[in-house]
Amino acid sequence: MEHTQVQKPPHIAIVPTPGMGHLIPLVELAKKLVLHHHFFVTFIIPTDGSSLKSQKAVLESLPNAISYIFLPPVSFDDLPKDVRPETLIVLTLTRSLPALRDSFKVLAESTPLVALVVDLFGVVAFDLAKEFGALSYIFFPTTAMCLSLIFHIPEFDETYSCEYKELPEPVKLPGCVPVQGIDILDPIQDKKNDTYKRVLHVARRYPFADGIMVNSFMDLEPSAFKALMEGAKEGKPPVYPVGPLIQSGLSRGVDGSECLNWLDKQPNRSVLYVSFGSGGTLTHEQLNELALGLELSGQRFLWVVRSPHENASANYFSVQSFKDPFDFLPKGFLERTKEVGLVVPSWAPQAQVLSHGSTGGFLSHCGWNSTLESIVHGVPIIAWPLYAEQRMNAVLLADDLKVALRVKVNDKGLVGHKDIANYARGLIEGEEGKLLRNKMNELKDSAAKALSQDGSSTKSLAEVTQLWKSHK
Ligand code: UPG
Repeated sequence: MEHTQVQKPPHIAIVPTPGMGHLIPLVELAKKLVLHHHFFVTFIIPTDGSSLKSQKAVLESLPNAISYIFLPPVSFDDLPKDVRPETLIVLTLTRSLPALRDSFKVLAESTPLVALVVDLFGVVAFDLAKEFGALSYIFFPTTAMCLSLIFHIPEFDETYSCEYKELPEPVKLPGCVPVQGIDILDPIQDKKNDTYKRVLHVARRYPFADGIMVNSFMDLEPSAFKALMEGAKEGKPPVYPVGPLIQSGLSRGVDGSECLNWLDKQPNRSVLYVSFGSGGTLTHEQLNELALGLELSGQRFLWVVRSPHENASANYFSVQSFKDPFDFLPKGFLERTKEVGLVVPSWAPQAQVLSHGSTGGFLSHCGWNSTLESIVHGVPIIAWPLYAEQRMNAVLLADDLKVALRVKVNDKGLVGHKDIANYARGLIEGEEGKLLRNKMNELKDSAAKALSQDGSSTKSLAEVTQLWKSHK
């Protein structure tokens, strides 16, 4: 009897580094890979054990062709308490490499492993991919502008001896709006810190990628992408704009009904949604100013509040608040604002909130996923960056794309409550808000176009998958 061998679809391994902002768009990429391009995808997840629950909620109910495994948790017991999150992110993967090799072995036994996809910090796994004959791709979960910076970090390291915040002139990256030194990527702002060396090391590995997919789109950053693509002619990896890939469907693991029922009762475009992403936190003093500002504005608001912390990225690894955040709000605030405001602790169904017709503005930390979600749903932004590359994103949104108002920090290092009230009124009711909304709606249309059947991002992703399919 003759056996016809059924050819198994090629297999892609995705290795996300910690952070919901990395996992969420990678899941969206995986869905496209299996549904439109017929790959098998396995997520292999390095972890320190801290945010398993929220990660599992995102990974639930995926199509059958996507599976996931968590590697054994690594320990950070030997590290000082004040280590920056970026160092922990890189170490989570570095310390998981032996376990990752074991997983690759098991995978490669059943189906050929065609490509490894990592996010912006995952380049330390490239050697493993090579060992198994797989291609190494980066899925860069933020802007072309930030990718351009990463390529320039090694050169800047040799050129500038001062800290970036001391640079007298703004930095001009090819095809990008000028960025003041103080707004450059946060983890490289202190050259003496261990994190600086780690990011520099990561940046030096970028040229070894076989390709880089970027979660942005051509019409959003045309000249930055053109400059990056020119780089490919000089031997840098090819760059593929494949976004916006944003959280779709329901936010699993959260009961969003309270937020959505409340939004249903509010007038069209009247609500300011306030959230600092999956890990952002404010100091107690700043939390107070924000509460008073929202109250003074008289605007409707939906605020995802976290308990305060001195460190702006304090919740990066945990998502949930450390203490009951309501205990830190000004006395009587909830009672006084109950007719116009809804305050929810730690987490909201953001994708649905931003797509809801009652939402008229977003006060955001400018994490790139939040930004893309805002663009896709045409919601203008009050840009309040906190850490990571968020200040660069705020520059892009406010100075280049003109879809955001950027908050000003006063001489006490705070955004004052009167200013907050003005921003909120300006965005929801003011003339400036109208202009920003119109501009945002134009971006919304070009985002939809990029993802349409013949759109630029659809074609870029098809180009990548074609290369994967022809890889032997
Ligand atoms: N989210 C919710 N509910 C919440 C808060 C967040 O669903 O209450 C979702 C949100 O919709 C988004 C994601 O969580 O999909 C948050 O992602 P993002 O806005 O990018 O913020 P971070 O989690 O802070 O993302 C990290 C970095 C950020 C960077 C991003 C991608 O902090 O600066 O742009 O990763 O690299």
